[in-house]
Amino acid sequence: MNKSITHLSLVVAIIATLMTSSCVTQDEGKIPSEDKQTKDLKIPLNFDWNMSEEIVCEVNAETDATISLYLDKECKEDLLTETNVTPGTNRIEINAPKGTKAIYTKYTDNKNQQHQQESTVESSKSTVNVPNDAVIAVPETNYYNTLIYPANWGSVMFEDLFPALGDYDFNDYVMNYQIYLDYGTTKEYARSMRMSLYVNAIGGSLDYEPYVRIIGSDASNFNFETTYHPNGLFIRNNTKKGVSVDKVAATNELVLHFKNMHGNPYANAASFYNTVNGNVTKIDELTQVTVYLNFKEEIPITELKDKNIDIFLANGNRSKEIHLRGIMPVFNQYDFTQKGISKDVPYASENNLVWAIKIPRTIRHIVEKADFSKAYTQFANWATSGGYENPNWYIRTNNPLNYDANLLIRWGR
Ligand SMILES: [Ca+2]
Repeated sequence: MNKSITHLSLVVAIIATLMTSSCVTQDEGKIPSEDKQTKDLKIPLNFDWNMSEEIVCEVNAETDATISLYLDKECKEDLLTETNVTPGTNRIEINAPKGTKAIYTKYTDNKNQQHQQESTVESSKSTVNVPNDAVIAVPETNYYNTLIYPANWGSVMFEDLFPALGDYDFNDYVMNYQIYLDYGTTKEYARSMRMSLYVNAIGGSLDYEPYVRIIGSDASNFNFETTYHPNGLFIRNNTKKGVSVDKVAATNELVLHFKNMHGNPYANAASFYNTVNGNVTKIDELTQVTVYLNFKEEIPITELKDKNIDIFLANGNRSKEIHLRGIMPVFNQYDFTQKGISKDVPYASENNLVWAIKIPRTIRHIVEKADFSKAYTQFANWATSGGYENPNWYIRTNNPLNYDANLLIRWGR
């Protein structure tokens, strides 16, 4: 008797479980964690929050040819590299968003016809075949013999209350960046670098400023170029106070301090910088800085990859820093004993929340007081799945709708 009751309740339990799971399936379009705030998400502790990967492209060429590799099918927007290849296998390492399924090659043939072809990406590898009628062509872009990442610019977004958890609007400091590497004598080396940066928004009130460190670099190997750009700088829309970039002698590594990157003269008066709709600069009014760096000796490209580009914040007296998850600070000792933070991983909370994210694409940041998971409705699922689900959460789509337009900044007045 007891036995059959146990059986019965087991059956009921199984049916109940099945019903629950089918409900979950049905509700997927509605985003199960809709009511959860970002700060309450349960993130797998080993999730590294990384959104990009290195892909090895083996370019098998039958002849000398000029090729361009793109992320977009039309070969127009998202240029990864433009360069010449030689007969045989040419190895080109690119940086692409995680989940990239294909890359696209453009070349010109000996009848001056352009070709675009798709190469699938599997296990971070792709094979590109360049036929024998391809030719050396006049460079099509201004970036000939250059490796570019992220192809469509990248974004770095900060919460600034570290070590306390923030409110997760991820708009306390928002920057866009792009790196250009000019190939050296081979495609495994670079001879120079350009780094472009602009500040999209500051929704925090602390005195943080942006810095860039190249992890593991040797600062004495870098020269600011002066031939075309005084002090190695090109500045679009300088601020009233004047932008400057200083080399900081903190470690042997190259560390750059970007000063007065906001305060754009076109900005309307507002308590925050570009986080309240209506009170924003326009995107083409933002201050953009490009730093030109020549290398005394060529540097292996493996040492200049995106994971080595540490874009971080430090306050006025450099007593506080905020970095991406897993990166140790520059000016200070990291205190793993602080309340609520991971005992093993710098800049991760005990629940593996982070204070900075790097996205391999431009993204509209969110307005004041909004929650990031509500603005980008696939973000929570991406983070709680350890990055396996919705890897493209930051690319806005209308079908399915994966964002709330009311919570995103509008670049207009
Ligand atoms: Ca915040």
